[in-house]
Amino acid sequence: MRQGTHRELPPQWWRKAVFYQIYPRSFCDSTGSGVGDLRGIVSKLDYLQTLGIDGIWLSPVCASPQVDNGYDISDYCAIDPLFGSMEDMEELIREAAERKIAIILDLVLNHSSDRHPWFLEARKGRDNPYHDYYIWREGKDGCPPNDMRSVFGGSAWSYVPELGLYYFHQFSPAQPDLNWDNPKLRRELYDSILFWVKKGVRGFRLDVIDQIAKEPDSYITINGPKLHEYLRELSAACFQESSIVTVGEAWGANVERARQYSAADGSELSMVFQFEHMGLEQTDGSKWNRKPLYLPELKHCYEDWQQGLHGYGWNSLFLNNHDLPRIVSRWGDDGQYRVLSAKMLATMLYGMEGTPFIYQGEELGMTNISREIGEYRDLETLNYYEEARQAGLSHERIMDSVHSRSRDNARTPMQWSAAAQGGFTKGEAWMEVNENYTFINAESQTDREDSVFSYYRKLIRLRKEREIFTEGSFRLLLPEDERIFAYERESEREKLLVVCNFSGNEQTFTPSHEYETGRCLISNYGDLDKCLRPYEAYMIYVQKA
Ligand code: TEU
Repeated sequence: MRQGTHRELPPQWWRKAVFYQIYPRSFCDSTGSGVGDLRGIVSKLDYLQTLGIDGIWLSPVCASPQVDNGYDISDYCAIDPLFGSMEDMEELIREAAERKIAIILDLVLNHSSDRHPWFLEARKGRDNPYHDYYIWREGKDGCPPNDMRSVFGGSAWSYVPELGLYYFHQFSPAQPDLNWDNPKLRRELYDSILFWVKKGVRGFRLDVIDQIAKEPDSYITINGPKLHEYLRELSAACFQESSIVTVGEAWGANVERARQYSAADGSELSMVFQFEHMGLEQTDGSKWNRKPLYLPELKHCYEDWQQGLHGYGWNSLFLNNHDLPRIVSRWGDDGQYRVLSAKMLATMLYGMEGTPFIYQGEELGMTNISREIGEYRDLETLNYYEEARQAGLSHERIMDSVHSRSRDNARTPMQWSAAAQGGFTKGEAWMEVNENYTFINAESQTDREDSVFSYYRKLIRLRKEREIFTEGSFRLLLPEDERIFAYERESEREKLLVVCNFSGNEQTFTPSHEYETGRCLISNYGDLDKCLRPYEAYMIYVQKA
């Protein structure tokens, strides 16, 4: 029997599961180093069990110089000492399994760290056996081979003078892209994945998986021609055990592609994270340029995905992760209506078909931060600030974007209690805790019935109790209404109505007759009224005759 497992999971168990993403550096520090660690996570497993989740997606904990907080891996089969030891990891897998919680690791297969032994070898010479693990090109007249840009700013090419060659990196220069066209490289990656499967890990989140088949000579980054071929090979080599769940991060996915990724034959992945809904507030092709959310657009987006994958594939459901600003500060109201709007947003999402992913602190209604630029740690944010300054933008304008869009909004330490540093560390936190920890924290919410935490807990339970959540079809109501998001789910025997007021004003909405005898499964005001109150949300359930 594999290590760390105590039960067999049915195939596709993840369709009824709820996952919880942990950003280890910001979750819980057990040593006082100021950085969260694996033992810290173990100490919070009871909290997660109370919440009712079935699995943890752990952001990278492998050995890394931490240029991009672990998304730059220098050894795929070792734990970074910053987070603990291999024994700690084994203990986490074991302790989690005892609570029926699966561990899902984050695989960063598109690139490695520039400190990975492969890259150190690769840059030694053109005939080094590892040279072809990466993507090298000659320059053109003393310049990079082409003008491709990295996601984090600057050229996507960096020069190695000893070799007289440039290497390709879609992210920072410290994250050289791996060359998936090399079968030896692919085999090595598969071996390291199988290493973790053997340890009892039950699944993987695959970082920027739609970028692995890049072809920089043709300016192709996402969805390269060989992408699905590589995915099928990867899946056949590593994910065939029926209980393995896989979630690919795919910024370039549309419904059609997602059907292919998540096809029920399991030839590729279980599901993907797609980001269409997350891009609706951006304009001019940059995440830093914002426009207000137009609710009908969001509703149509969900409609497309819900209907498009129903019966064909599977959706993931999420509103937050470590790269995104906090949802309550984004689509909700993080002031007067913080608690109500956090619950409303969860209601909107948890009525849908798919597998929900909670990002740490979301279940508490944690919010964005607004700080001076010197307080930010994320390399994407810091690079953007420099580039925008050089382009002549004012400090105020840039900071407005940073405050609303920076990835650090999600990365402030978890707020456990009203104690110093929010109970996250006994030392000095690597990034300062959001000052609202005094009133937004886990300790004050776990035992309170009206808390955001208890609301998430209830939603999770509901999804397990009723088939409609996994089986029902989706129908959007009032498609053009700019304030109300309402939809129905329907299966052979059941119907569910989900109603959400996205505004701070009263709205009028009357459920149709068939719901008159229905049962209110959940409501963020605790009761129903004639009108829809600010940020009100509820679900009504009926069993068909
Ligand atoms: O993110 C992919 C990615 O493209 C992001 O950089 C995204 O465009 C950006 O964060 C939006 O602000 C993944 C990881 O989730 C992220 O943390 C890593 O930095 C990145 O890959 C590189 O590994």
